[in-house]
Amino acid sequence: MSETAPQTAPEPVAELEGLEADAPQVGIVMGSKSDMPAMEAAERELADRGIRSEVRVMSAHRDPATVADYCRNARMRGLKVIIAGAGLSAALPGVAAAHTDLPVIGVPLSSRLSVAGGLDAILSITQMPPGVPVACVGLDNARNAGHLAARILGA
Ligand code: RP5
Repeated sequence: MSETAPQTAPEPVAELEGLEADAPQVGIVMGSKSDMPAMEAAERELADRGIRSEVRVMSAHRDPATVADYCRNARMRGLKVIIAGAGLSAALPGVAAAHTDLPVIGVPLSSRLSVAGGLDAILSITQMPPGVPVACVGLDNARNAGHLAARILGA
């Protein structure tokens, strides 16, 4: 083992500070790529307000492990709010809230297979058991999720 010290020591604290400054504050997740056109309104609203966000597609049913990992790590990564959009049985917002104590805003989405025009997704998001709250904006109203996230952030 060499006793020679490296010429230039890394500066981990400075590096971390740089990362924090650029870190997204809001995670926008959705159950399918087909949700993207509706969910882009949340991203636009946040961007217009200068709030950094990141967008990910992950299904509570098709990629359950990915959703769990993302939500468990969300706070540690610097996220402050999660916006979750889904249609049909719309489990994603509730599953997100089961894996993080960050505020979760659900966006019920209509789709070609919706029952009662999207009432299925609305009920799936609002009818959470006590102790696992999910906020819910109007059907297909991802823009309001952006507004609500901004209010939660005090921005
Ligand atoms: C939900 O099923 C998704 O959030 C989407 O709204 C709906 C249909 O998904 P795709 O069949 O278009 O992938 O999980």
